[in-house]
Amino acid sequence: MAKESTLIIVKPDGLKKSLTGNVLSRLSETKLKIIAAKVVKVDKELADKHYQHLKSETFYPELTKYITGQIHGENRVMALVYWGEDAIKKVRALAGATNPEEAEPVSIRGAYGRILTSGLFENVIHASSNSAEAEREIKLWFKPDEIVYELFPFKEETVKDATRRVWI
Ligand code: IDP
Ligand code: MG
Repeated sequence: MAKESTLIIVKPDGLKKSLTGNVLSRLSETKLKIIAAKVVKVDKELADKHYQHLKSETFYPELTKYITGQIHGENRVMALVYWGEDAIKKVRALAGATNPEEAEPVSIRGAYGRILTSGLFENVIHASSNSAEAEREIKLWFKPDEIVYELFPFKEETVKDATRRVWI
């Protein structure tokens, strides 16, 4: 198995329960390399793009409320890219099954997840499930300059008269 990259998101319940440190130490057991990390405010547009494959599911409205922080009053998530041998499978194994009640008790989702009364699986972290998904998600959440490795081909663009925020 070649080296590969994967996207991890600590979801709003993870931040609300102060589980980021715990999740990071569990991830460090894998010996994978962390190559990008940031705290992100998730809007509906990003949520829709991230979960585009689930739009027809009955739980979809609750799912977008969850990832945009409307359930936990916490619209921050932590997005991370990990890189290394078999990264996708290793991180999925640490995360555990999607349904926290079916997840191994020692997995992150098994230990800290729960099912909400709405039926939504509140399961602490997202982890890419295959390499095509990982590439799409990493490109959605991170710009080339925010990742320390050149994972995917990129181009340079000169944007004229663009407005951006700079420190005063
Ligand atoms: P994954 O996160 O394990 O890859 P996906 O099928 O991609 O699972 O679903 C994305 C998220 O949607 C899950 O992590 C979970 O929060 C929620 N979810 C998925 N399936 C269900 C379900 O059957 N009932 C309630 N929530 C679900
Ligand atoms: Mg998934």
